[in-house]
Amino acid sequence: MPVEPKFVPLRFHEYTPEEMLLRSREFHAEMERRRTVRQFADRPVPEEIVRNTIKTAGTAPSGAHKQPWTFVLVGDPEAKARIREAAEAEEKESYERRMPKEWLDDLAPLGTDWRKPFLTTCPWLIVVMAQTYAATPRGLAKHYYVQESVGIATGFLLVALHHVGLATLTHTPSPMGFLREILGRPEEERVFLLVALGYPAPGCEVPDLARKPLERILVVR
Ligand code: IYR
Repeated sequence: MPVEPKFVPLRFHEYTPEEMLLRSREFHAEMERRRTVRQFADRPVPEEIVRNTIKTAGTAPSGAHKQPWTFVLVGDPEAKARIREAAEAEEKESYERRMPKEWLDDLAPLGTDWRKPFLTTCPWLIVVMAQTYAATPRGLAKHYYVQESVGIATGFLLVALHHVGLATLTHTPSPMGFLREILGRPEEERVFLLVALGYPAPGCEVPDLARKPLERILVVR
């Protein structure tokens, strides 16, 4: 049975064009400082801060407003150790056997390998799950544009974590099926990716990479 649409007034905050210009520059400058970090400090991060960033991720738009995401927050050292052990086993296989030379060559400037110490050093891991279907009391119901929706929500999460002053690493252990089992998540959920977060290690360095300039990413028609 279709539900009658119900509308409420939009809460919209309008800025002057001058304020908008300033905000666009300032926000870009803030985001330009974001870097993927691979060396983390083992300093604790208060859980409430991380929970608030997950609330922000949950403000993302989604297909038919189904909000097809689950964020599994992992802080338990034992769970992190299990995840690291399983991830490193898969990654070792990938780096040593599964990944073709071209892929390994493309990763060389990033200095990655199968070792994932951050999985136990970081105070928190967030495993982002995509709900391929909704489990309802009446069975499975459809979700729409799941990859797009969860991708946008993950983007919001990364921005929120950067905004509060935390460093992140998006990690896609491959294959990721083991995570669903370790975390005890239901069949209809698929691991989308894993976000490791915390403070960077003292003296942390990042690869000397440049971002494409606007002219190379923007086409005006
Ligand atoms: N999943 C591996 C490999 C990896 C792949 C890409 I594409 C990257 O940008 C980075 C790493 C790993 O996490 O090391």
